[in-house]
Amino acid sequence: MRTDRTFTMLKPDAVEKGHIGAILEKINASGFRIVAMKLTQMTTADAKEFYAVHRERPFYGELVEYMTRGPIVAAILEKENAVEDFRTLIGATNPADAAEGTIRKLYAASIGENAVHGSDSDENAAIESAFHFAGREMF
Ligand code: IDP
Ligand code: MG
Repeated sequence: MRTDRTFTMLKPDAVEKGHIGAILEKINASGFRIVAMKLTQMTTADAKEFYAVHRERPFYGELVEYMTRGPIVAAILEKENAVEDFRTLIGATNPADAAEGTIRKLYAASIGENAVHGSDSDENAAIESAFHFAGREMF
């Protein structure tokens, strides 16, 4: 299993607010190489499946609404220790708890609308990448 790739989404709130460029700049400056990237919009069925692990949580419905309300930027990123380093770069789920300088501290509004997704394991990075991209879209 590869340990050098992670999957990210710049979520609808980040796209709506015009933060795509600033967030990608930070990702590049932090040493990640873009392996795959596209502007896309998840259907309700897509979001339900992507976040199926949270289906029993009280915020599941709200999360699916949020993630489907507009386009996202989906991307696969490569760097040594990608999963862990990207989680460090984005910061805590709740921006109120996120470290200074992290993407969520800079661009997220709330624990629900938190600007960016980052895979939590190598296994999920592979699953999430395959959910959004065909092999021929990865470079
Ligand atoms: P993560 O994105 O930092 O891995 P998870 O716990 O996996 O956080 O939750 C997935 C997403 O669900 C979060 O990024 C956020 O958008 C949303 N979420 C998590 N906890 C809450 C909550 O308490 N209220 C509303 N939305 C939440
Ligand atoms: Mg998570």
